[in-house]
Amino acid sequence: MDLGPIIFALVALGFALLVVIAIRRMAAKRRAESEGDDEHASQAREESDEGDEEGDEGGEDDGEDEEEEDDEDEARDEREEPPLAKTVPEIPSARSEAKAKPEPKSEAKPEPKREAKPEPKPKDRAAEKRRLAAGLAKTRGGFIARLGSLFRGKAELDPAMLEQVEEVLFTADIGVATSQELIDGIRKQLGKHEIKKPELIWEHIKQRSEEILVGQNVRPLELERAKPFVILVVGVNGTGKTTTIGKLAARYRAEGKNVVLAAGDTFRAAAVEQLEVWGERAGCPVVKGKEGADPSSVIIDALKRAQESGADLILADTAGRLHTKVDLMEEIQKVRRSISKRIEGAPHETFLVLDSTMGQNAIAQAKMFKDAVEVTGLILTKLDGTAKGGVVLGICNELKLPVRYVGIGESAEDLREFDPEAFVEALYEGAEA
Ligand SMILES: Nc1nc2c(ncn2[C@@H]2O[C@H](COP(=O)(O)OP(=O)(O)O)[C@@H](O)[C@H]2O)c(=O)[nH]1
Ligand SMILES: [Mg+2]
Repeated sequence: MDLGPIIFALVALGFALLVVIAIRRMAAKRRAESEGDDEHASQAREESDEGDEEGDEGGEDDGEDEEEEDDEDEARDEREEPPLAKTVPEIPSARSEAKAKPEPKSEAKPEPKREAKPEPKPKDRAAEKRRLAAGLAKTRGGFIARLGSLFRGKAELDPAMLEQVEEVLFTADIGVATSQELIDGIRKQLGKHEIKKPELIWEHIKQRSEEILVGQNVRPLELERAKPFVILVVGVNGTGKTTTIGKLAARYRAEGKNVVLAAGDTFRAAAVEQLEVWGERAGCPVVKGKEGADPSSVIIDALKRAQESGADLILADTAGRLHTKVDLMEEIQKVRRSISKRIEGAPHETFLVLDSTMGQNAIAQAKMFKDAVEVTGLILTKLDGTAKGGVVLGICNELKLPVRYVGIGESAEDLREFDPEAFVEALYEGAEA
């Protein structure tokens, strides 16, 4: 009997069985994997539901006792302090932060959205440069002049001179961290021969300075993104808050905006009078309260006035507060909360005014303010009267906040929009070896 066909049939049958088994195994494996995914997905869903619950709480405030609301807000502030606060901040209010929840809980935090920087107007650039160069003359006479005299007439630097360069940078008012960064950069990025060339060291310092300043100024101000747009101005006594508000009022009025000023410094009658003088000059109404009145209520009155009259902008002054006084910092936090309760998303900007004549103390001050309130931008005043203008670099580098304006004199036009490139150019002008 011919067994050939039978053997062939048996082999074919065995092979078919093997194929069926393999297919079933693969199917079972896929099912197991997809069940695992479902588990993750449902875990994520649960997490996001928790977030929703937190977010819903935010909406239930209305109608509750003011005091309780404040406590709740504070608790929420603590819970929801965004880990991205150290990067360029987006200035959400406590309420909008609560609503924005839940955020997907992923390891890699998305980069904050950075908008394209508008091109500087070429017409203004030359004039800006001249004004800045004059305003920064004293700063150029400080550490920059010292570096210049170290390098002058030398084709090559020896290692001992490089140590002198370090010394000058450390005693400049740019702060220890930034000085160290500049020095490390010179040592690491310049080659053995390059490091001997004064012009290359200059180039490195200049380029790094520009990077520091440009890096923090990527988000345009966009005063039109809300109406009324609310700017809260904070800072230590005497730094130039009221003067700066006056200058800003004049600037924004000249741009055709309707501006309301809020005399939130209720500590001294003189402060209100000072603001009134500026308001009159610029043609802006000034909303004020009685001496010693609650600053929040004065500012809220100004918000109401602005809303009723359809104003474009509110500039709110506050009392100069010592950053070391906790209760005063709490007061300013309360002002912020009151503003955001009245207008969601406001204050749209919180400007910290720093006196550049304070040098490195201004860096320490800025850090404490930033920790206590959500500062969104810096204004450096009195650059005209100091050799410590290098502090701008230190503040930008350590605080990671944009400088919006610089004060280079006492009159209205002496508040300049901060242009990092023009600033660096003016700072190092004529200083090359
Ligand atoms: N030289 C100069 N003086 C300024 C500048 N900004 C403000 N000041 C002066 O600093 C002093 C204190 O200003 P003020 O606005 O009252 O400070 P505030 O206490 O923070 O409100 C005033 O004499 C201002 O004229 C500036 O950019 N340059
Ligand atoms: Mg003042």
